[in-house]
Parts: sequence; structure tokens; C-alpha cells
Amino acid sequence: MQLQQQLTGGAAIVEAARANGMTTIFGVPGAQIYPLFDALHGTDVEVIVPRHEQAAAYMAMGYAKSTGRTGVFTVVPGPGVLNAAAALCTAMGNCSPVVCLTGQVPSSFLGRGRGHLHELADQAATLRTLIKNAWRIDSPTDASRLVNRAFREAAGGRPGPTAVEMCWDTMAARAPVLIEPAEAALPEPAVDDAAIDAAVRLLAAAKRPMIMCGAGAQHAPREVQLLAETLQAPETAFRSGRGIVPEDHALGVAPVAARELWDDVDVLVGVGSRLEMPYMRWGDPMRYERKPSRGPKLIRIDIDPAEMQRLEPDVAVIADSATACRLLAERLRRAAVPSRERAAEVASAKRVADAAIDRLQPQTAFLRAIRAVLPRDGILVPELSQVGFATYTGAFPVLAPRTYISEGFQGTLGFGFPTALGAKVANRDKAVVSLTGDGGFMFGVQELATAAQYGIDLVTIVFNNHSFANVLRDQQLQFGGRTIGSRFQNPDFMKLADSFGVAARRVKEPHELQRALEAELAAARPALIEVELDAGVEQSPWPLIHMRKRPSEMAPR
Ligand SMILES: Cc1ncc(C[n+]2csc(CCOP(=O)(O)OP(=O)(O)O)c2C)c(N)n1
Repeated sequence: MQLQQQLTGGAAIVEAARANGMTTIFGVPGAQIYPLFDALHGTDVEVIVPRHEQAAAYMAMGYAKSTGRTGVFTVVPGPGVLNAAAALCTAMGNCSPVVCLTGQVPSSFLGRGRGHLHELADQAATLRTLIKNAWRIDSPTDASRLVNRAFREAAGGRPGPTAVEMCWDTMAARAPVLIEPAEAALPEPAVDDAAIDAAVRLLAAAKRPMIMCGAGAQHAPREVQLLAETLQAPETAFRSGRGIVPEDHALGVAPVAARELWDDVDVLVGVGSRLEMPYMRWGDPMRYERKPSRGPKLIRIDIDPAEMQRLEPDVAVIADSATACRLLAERLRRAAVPSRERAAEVASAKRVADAAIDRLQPQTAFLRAIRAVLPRDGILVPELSQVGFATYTGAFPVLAPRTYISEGFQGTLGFGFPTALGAKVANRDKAVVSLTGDGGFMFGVQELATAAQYGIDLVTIVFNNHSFANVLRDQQLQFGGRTIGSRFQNPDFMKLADSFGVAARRVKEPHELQRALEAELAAARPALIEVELDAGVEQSPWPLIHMRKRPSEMAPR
């Protein structure tokens, strides 16, 4: 039997989070959450304090995305929570299990509108519009139950962020507390046999099936690969599902090669994916279609039933992706007759894609240089930038699950560097590279201090083109050359990194980048590599992302 202890509310939250497996916490302290920080003393929890709350949340997201384990962060209420809000939205969009621990005004001030420190009108309600769920813990005694719920909901079903808040006085008050063990994971939905039967029928008759994965399949690489091999179906993904079948496997296909195959696909199996790539990027991004009016028959496997309303498939399999893919593979082993020509068709599509991607310069040359030195299990966190967007094509083959961490549909500029720091904290034994533009990097530049202070051996590659290059190009092409707000005067990144105690190198050419990256990965220290470019030298990656036609039918640029 477990014993009750006299604990402060803050200590009760910490102990409950530890019971749920928290070994690292990212956070920025402040008055309301002092007792929570104080309770971390003497525990074996690693405490990492970044220089801005947005980074605390992004780091928790990077930790979660790279491991599949829940990331935890703590910030003060009100402005602290709002500083973290863009990261929370991003984590919601890309399905990261993240738990936010925060404070509240003193309990007697709740709902009074008196303007107590960090007061928001209704913080939990605000959070509920952004993330999966949020609760207030009204007494230390309730902490264990509600923290357990926050962890369970963050990781269960379609993963995403949750939050708990506790009033200032409650967090400091002592009460008898029983720390319960973590709750069992939310149960998987029962698999609907009729839906599996219908999917088997469609797939058994399919000539050219394709599998497309999202974040919801990252935990199921074996099952997805088994299904792909059983069907001899190419497997692809846009961003969050990359690397589930390695892109150097005969059936692992990056986006441009997938587009080459797409027009002939007769059955698409979406696995834990919103399927943005075919229906929004390859179709009309301005026109919502609830049920695709063209293209292949659609089978969707998703744990979230609401997804089936947002994009209606022919067959809806509401299930965990591992379970559903395994069941389908077992049933199809007997029923499916995979096409003998499929492997050759996939290989040919990959050749077409490689030729198209080779013309996307100089981004592809830089990405190939990085791929040449990053180990298979090394993690890349690209940013919204010219080189980052080029990774959407397949210019950087992703070779293992959880090794390519994407911002997802929020497209949040500035997420990359802090997210990569969190991924490195969770994977000290692996190479982790942040790939960012100068604009996005400066959203979180102060975290160089965090890298130096905590010895986070991340290599950050800053592509310095002195501009928001995408904005600059759009203004030049679409607004008669009237450029506004898209060019920068940047700091000297060498001096900047040096002043933070971070090693720095400047390169220009892809082969120099390759050597510099190799050296910094070997040196295992926080490092910044600046790649100096002139504004506007990068070719537009968009024709290879919004592909209305197969790449083999596109005029070479
Ligand atoms: C939070 C947020 N603000 C603004 C944008 C719009 N935006 C997308 S890309 C981009 C420019 C990025 O510039 P930089 O990081 O320098 O990379 P580059 O494209 O120059 O390689 C901007 C401003 C966004 N996606 N997210």
C-alpha cells in the first residue's frame, strides 16, 4: 500500500509527473511556480531552463517527437503560457505528446478580474481552444489524479499537448498527498471487422496501391513496412511520416517520386495522416473537398474518428495504425497478388525524381552533403527556409523513424532551433542537426546560451541569405518587384556564437559544409555553422512541392 505524504502542491505535481516517467523538465521559473521548481531539488529529474518560454515548449516537443515519450515543460501562467502558445499549437498540429505544468493567480482572485499578477480571464478555457485539454488542480490532494489524466490524454488516441494549472496559494500549501501510479494507456479502439473486410477487398483487387503515412504511424514502422511489402506498395509521406519505411528501401518513396507514381495509383491507404500532400498540395489548396471527387479509392486508418469527417474516405478504419496495418498484412498475405512490375515502376519513379531534385540548387547539393555525414539514426530538424522546404521533396532521404522532425501544418517559423535542442537533450548519444534560415534562427537565437550552459551538443546550420527569401521571391514575382520587409541586416554570426561560447565556422560551398559538419559532429560540442549565400540565389522549391503534374511531365527548369 502506498503512503500519504505531506507535500506542497508544487511537490505533488512533480512527484505525480515523475510517476508518469518524467525524467527531464524544460521550464522558466517565476513566483507562482516556485514550489514546483523547489520540489525538483534533490530529485534525479534533469532541469533545463531556456532563455524564453517558447523554447521550453519547443524543447518538450523536440523531446517528444524524437522519442515518442511525453515531453514536459513548466512556465508561469498568463504571459508565460502565451509565450509558449505558438509551440503548443505546433505540438497540437504535429501530434506531439507534451504536458504543460503552470500556475494561476491566488485562488481567492480566480474570476474576479482584479488584475493579479499574470492574470488571464480564463486560462484553462483559452488553452482548451488550442490544445487537447486543460485542467485546474484545486488542491495538492488532487494533483496525482489530474496529472495522471494529463499524461494519459497527451499520449493517448491522437497524441497532443495537455496542461494543468494550480493556483499560487495551492501550489505553496501542504496537504496529505497520495501519489498514485501512472494510469494505463487509453485503450485502443476496437477494430471494426467490417471495415477491415472492406479494406481487404479493395486492396486485394488493387493493381497499384500506395501507402501514405503521417505522424500517427511513427510508432508502427514494422507493421507499415510489412503491409507495404505484402502489397508491394510504395510507402510515402510528406513531412511528419517521413522515414517510416527508409527512403533507401525499394518501397520507401519520398514526395517527388510519389507524385510520379500518383496518377496511376488505384487505392491509397492513408495511415495516421491528414493526407495534405495529395489533396491540398497536389490539388487545389484553396478549395476544400470533404470527399475527394477524383483520384484513387481511399482507405484511411486513423485513431481519431473526427478525421473521417474532415476528409471522408471510401473505407474508414478507426484503429491504432500498428494494429490495423498488421491485421491488413495478415489478411492480404493470402488475398493479394502483388504486381510483378511494381518494383521496377517504383525504381523508375525514383530515378525521375532524383533528376528533378538534382536541378533544385543549391539546396540539393547542401542537403546531399549533410546526408553524406549524418548517420542513419542521426536526427535532422529542418526549419521553414529555402533549404528546409527542399527537404519536402526527397532531397534529403530520411532513413529511420523519428529522425526528421517537422513543424507540421502550423508552419511555425522559429520552431526549428529550440525543437532540435530538445531532441538533442533526449538523444545525447545521437547526432542531431538543426537546419535553419537566418530569419527563423533569430526567432530563438538566445538559446545559444542554453546550448552552451547545458552542453547540448547540437550542430546548427544557419543558411544566411540576408533575407526572408521566400517572402522576397514572392514579392519579386507576384508584386511587381515591390519588396518590403524581406531583407535583413544580420549580426556577425561568428562573433555572436563566440560570445555565447558556441563554436562557429563559416562556409560557402557544399563540400565545405560537409567537412565542417563532419568535424563538428566529431567534436561533439554545441556548434554553429553559417552557410553564406547571396539573397535570391536559391531556386524555388515550390514547383516540386505543389505538383499538379508528374515530374516527368514538367518542363525542366
Ligand atoms: C510564425 C511565422 N511567422 C511568419 C511566417 C512566414 N514565413 C514563412 S517562411 C518565412 C521566411 C523565412 O526566412 P528564413 O528563416 O531567413 O529562411 P529563408 O527562406 O530565407 O531560407 C516567413 C517570414 C511563418 N511561417 N511563421
